Amino acid sequence: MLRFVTGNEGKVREAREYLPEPVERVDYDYTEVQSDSLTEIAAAGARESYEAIGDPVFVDDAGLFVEGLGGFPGPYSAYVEETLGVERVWRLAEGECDEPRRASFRAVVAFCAGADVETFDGSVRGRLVAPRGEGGFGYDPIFEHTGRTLAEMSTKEKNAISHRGRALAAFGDWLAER
Ligand code: ITT
Repeated sequence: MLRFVTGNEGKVREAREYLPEPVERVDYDYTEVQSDSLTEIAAAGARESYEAIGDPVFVDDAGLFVEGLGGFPGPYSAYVEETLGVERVWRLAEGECDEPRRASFRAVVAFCAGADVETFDGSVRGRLVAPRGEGGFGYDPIFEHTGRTLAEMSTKEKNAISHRGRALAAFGDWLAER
């Protein structure tokens, strides 16, 4: 059993589809440290969660990096989704960025089961487009990869190419070796 500390059901759905062991969601509101590094944020979250819960846990910190906006919203993606919303991020990119409006998604999975924290990262490149699709979550409707937005893909299809899919694959390989 793997314990995933997150408030985001979409992330849990993707982890369940990917990891070889059952995944249980744990609700614990760890401190998101102020940092430009997703790895630092995830590692600190995993350590704090492990200390609070007392069992091995993993967390996932992700962000959308828009090239023409200097990497914004990056590590602040959750705050920007809450305050501006995805539709306005698209409008900002539409007004400010030249075609093809390149962007990438990055995710870092951090696992803590004791003194050390292991981190696994993944990224995917794409472009920002006007919202399309009903699936996925967060910024998925405005992120296009090879002709489809992530919201137009099934969880399996998204995992096969996504930042989180890649990070989870590395985590899964590491678990299998352990
Ligand atoms: P946690 O409880 O796990 O922290 P969260 O949704 O706050 O959940 P993050 O801080 O990692 O997670 O999220 C960064 C933002 O990026 C947030 O607005 C997410 O909705 C969005 N996001 C993360 N992964 C995404 C994905 O695969 N597709 C689309 N949007 C994503």
